[in-house]
Amino acid sequence: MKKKVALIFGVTGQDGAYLSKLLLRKKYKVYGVKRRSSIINTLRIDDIYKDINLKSNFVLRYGDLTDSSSILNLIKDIRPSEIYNLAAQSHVSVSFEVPEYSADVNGLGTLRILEAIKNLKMEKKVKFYQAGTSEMFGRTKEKFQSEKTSFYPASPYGASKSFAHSITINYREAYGIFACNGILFNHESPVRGETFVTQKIIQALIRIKKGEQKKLYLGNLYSKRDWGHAADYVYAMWKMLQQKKPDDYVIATGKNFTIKEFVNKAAKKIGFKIKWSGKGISEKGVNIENGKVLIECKKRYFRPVEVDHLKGNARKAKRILNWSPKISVDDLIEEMIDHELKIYNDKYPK
Ligand code: NAP
Ligand code: F7E
Repeated sequence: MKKKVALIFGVTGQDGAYLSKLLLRKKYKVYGVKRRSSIINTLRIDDIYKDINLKSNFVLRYGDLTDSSSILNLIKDIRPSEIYNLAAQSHVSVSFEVPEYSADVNGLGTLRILEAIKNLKMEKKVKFYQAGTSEMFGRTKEKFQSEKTSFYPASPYGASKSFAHSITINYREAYGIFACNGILFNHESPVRGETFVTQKIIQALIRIKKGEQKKLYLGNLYSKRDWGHAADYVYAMWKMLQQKKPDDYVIATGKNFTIKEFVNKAAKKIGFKIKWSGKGISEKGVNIENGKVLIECKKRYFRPVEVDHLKGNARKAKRILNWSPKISVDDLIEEMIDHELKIYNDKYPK
């Protein structure tokens, strides 16, 4: 049988790393697209090169979603059987600061890949996955969000991903491209970026425990998120492209928690007991054991408009893909803490 060849845009990100390893275990040849940076940005995938069973099928190439010619040349040269578009300016808060760039990469970047597929006449030769997001539901009033829920994005990030979602459906219907949208709810892992709230909380609480940091500053403690594990979610991406027909799927756990609940869960595992007091920007979390303030709120971490409540209904993915999440939020937190503690202990051996 002919070897499957995957091309991953966004290979250096959290999901790019998990997906690469999954596909390499499935014996794919994987080409990953990294962008030029002034410092090495391959930390999450460096371990692939240490694994002699994986490294021979893994190739990195330069490219950028803002550069049509690089996209076209990569697809023309590699002729992949599957393309995963995971590349994005993926930080919601930052998208308010760089809205035009976020729209360019996330929205037009997706269109550039689809156009390249069409112009190379590869509509029937390649399958395409688009990394959509629960942020497209934004300020929805629906208690559970499914594939049928209307989009109401609440950031340049959410709006740019909504365009990417629509254009992916449009190219599927207009040109018959096997193109799928995943609508993935928040998913985390030990290699989650440091400025997303889960990793920020865990890294700060560990540093405070070790005496290296005094306080953790957060924004809105009351938004609710449906958090899963990246390993489960990249498996769903792959499953979507293995179906007979292309379609769009919500991927979620169906459970959600506030940021404050996440802090309490992580703090308990790290060994803190927290007492909360105050309201709004003045709310504080105090270490019961010594009375010191551990957590405070800061205006700069609030967003111009918040997505208050996300909770996904992934019944369609269960029914058609036979997909369900395997890793609970508590196990996720434990894994992230263990990973962080190991890094800390390796850095400062006793
Ligand atoms: P991530 O860690 O932020 O990774 C984003 C990737 O995109 C990185 O490899 C980044 O490269 C690359 N990238 C950024 N701008 C680019 C450009 N102009 N050209 C080429 N590559 C570029 O994101 P993630 O958490 O893995 O998420 C993967 C995808 O799923 C993203 O599209 C994200 O928006 C979407 N998503 C994520 C979640 C989640 O909870 N994680 C949920 C729903 C959807 P550098 O490493 O050089 O920065
Ligand atoms: O924020 C609140 C913040 O930045 C979660 C991306 O992967 O998932 C992610 O987007 C919540 C928000 O993730 C801080 O206001 C409070 O309500 O971890 P986050 P996100 O915005 O949900 C979606 C599905 C994606 O697609 C995105 O790519 O936490 N929050 N205090 C804070 N958030 C951050 N970052 N930092 C704080 O200090």
